[in-house]
Amino acid sequence: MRIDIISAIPQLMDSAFAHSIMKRAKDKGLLEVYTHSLRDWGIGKHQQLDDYQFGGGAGMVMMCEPLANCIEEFKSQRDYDEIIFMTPDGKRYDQKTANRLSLLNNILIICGHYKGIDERIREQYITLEISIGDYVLSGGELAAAVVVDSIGRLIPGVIGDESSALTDSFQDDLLSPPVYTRPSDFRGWKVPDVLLSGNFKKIEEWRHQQAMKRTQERRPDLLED
Ligand code: 6GU
Repeated sequence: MRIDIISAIPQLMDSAFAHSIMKRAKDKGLLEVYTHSLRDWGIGKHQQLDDYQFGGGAGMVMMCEPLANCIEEFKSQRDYDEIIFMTPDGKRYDQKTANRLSLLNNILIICGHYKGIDERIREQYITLEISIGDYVLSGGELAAAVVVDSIGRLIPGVIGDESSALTDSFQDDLLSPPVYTRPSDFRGWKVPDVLLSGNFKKIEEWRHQQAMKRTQERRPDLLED
């Protein structure tokens, strides 16, 4: 999979893709992530990207021309399966969307700043608008990093233990059960006996019960439908 990300501040995402699972995905050649500076398509000697909004009001709006030129250049190089705009008024991101996106070949992500981009760009080019939650970030970059991370770890071969991405919280609309590692007794704080029993069937039952209990207590909304 290839992901291109267009942003006025691409440096904000540098470290997000340089470590751990994202690094492994890149090193294995399973995921290519390229960040691009929208400044390179800016207008005039100041490489301008935004302007005052028509009708008045506080906050600058990202102009059509840099974004249109930039997006058209990328589209001429390859076919994108989705052109995503990161925005607080987009569709709320969830695991189902992550799963779907992880199966695509080419994704283009546009980061705006929070006052947004000229509506005509959204109408002309954007195929999917994503919000990562009901709060406002100063730009789409950190949200884009969240989306790319959630996609990258789902690509087959990226996570060593093939089953572990599928047993995550939310994959089956349940939160994950508690987990423990050695020692089995730390300062008298003990690991539940069942996990040490070696009885795989009992362990699976216990994990399911715990997942249900956790979900009921913390996220009853997940059990509603
Ligand atoms: Cl995608 N962008 C911004 N600026 N704020 C957000 C967001 C995105 N998702 C939640 N808040």
